[in-house]
Amino acid sequence: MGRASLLRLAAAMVLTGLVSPQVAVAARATPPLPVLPIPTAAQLAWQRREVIMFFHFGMNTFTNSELGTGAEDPALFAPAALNASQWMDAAAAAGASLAILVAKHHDGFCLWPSAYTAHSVRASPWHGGAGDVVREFAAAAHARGVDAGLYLSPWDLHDQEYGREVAYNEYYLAQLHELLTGYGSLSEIWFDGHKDKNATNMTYHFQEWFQTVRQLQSSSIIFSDAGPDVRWVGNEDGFVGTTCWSTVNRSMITIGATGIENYLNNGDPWGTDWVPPECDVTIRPGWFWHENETAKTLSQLLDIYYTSVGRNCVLLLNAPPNTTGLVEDADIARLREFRAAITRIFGTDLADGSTARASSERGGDFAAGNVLDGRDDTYWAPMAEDGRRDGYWVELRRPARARARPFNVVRIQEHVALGQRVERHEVYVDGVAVASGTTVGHKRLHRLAGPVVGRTVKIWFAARRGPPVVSAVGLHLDPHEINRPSQ
Ligand code: FUL
Repeated sequence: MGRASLLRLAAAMVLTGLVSPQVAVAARATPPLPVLPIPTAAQLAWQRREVIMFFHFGMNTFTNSELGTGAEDPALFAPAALNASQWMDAAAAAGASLAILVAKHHDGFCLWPSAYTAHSVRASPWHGGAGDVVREFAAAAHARGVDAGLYLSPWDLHDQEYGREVAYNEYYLAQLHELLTGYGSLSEIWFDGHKDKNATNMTYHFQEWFQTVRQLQSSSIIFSDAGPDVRWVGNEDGFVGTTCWSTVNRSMITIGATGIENYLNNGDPWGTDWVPPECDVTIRPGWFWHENETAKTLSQLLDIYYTSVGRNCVLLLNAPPNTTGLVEDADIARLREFRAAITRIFGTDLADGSTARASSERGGDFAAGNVLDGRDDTYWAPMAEDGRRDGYWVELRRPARARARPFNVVRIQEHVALGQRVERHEVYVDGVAVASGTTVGHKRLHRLAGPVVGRTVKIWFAARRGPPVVSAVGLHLDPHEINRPSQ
């Protein structure tokens, strides 16, 4: 007799008074086995951030450029009133718990007074050469309760050693060491794989760099095209494909290789490594501030949210400080509108008051009702032997007042701590199909063609390598979405 049958028998015996409840407690339902690979604690915490802030600021800000040449005069770097606390207003407005600063971009100019180059803030007129943007950034973030991260460009147009493999790798690592040891706790380090096609050929010693991060900031997330912790999504437009696996085979990815975009975009259902994607996108057309550019509209930002966070990604959103050293008020206002819209939509769950039942339940701590409790750490898990023929399903029965509570967004979340499993799902309202898709992952948001009312919402799942483990199903009304086409 299987454990599930034993549990049912024990429950029946308790009900009929044949045994005391203590006997049933001894046969408590176990959690399902994880499906490997699974995330580390740091990867899980990173995923739950959902939105991260990015700040591109440096020589390009003052030369009205996106790339630079590396030959810029440090005297050009002269922000009149740089205030990193004000940057944190932008992070707070966006609801971001982590902010990442570009400490050195491709032009090679360092925002901190590195001991290994003369091409830094030390040679600029800002604070008479005594300033340190990285220090101000990290202090402002930590003072505000925002975690700090740094970007250090491998491609360097200024450094004379660039192209000499050992010398440049040593230079890069020495600078990385300065950043990892001088500014307190860092929660993400960003290794950009980009360089121009005709740039000097150069092999980067990524493994040595990554291991140094592990040694000096052991809980930091490491980003690169290929992870090890989080990967590039494959574009810089703020979306991932409708299929998105957090799993890839790291060994198949060469950082910076041409054509990598196509491989990265959807992940790999059979990937052996947990490396979820991060969607980097800028609020303005450029990564750096340019006077004639303006922020994306609220509707564009919400689209980005649905197609990144709503498809199992984390959104890394850039808001560039200007030549004064401040993020534009208009950009901060847009970020505030963006966060207010997310709170308005997802702060109310129109599934409240519903009951849940499922194709099967393990019982105990894994009941179908867990998808309604608003927690990521509780979940519905069906019995392993269920669903082999017809898939698995969970159904919400909404209260009578539901007739007056239309919704147009369906939120589904897998408990990815136990691996990513769902490969196909369908959503039915009172028996009518309203949405379908492939992967779910940490969060999948479906925008419906229009608002629907209905007493039952049923979600059907097909899963790989084990039954689905679902932590949440939510129903929401997005007032911006009314009359938008389905996706
Ligand atoms: C790219 C860079 O080339 C852009 O300038 C920007 O820094 C972006 C985040 O990454 O690869």
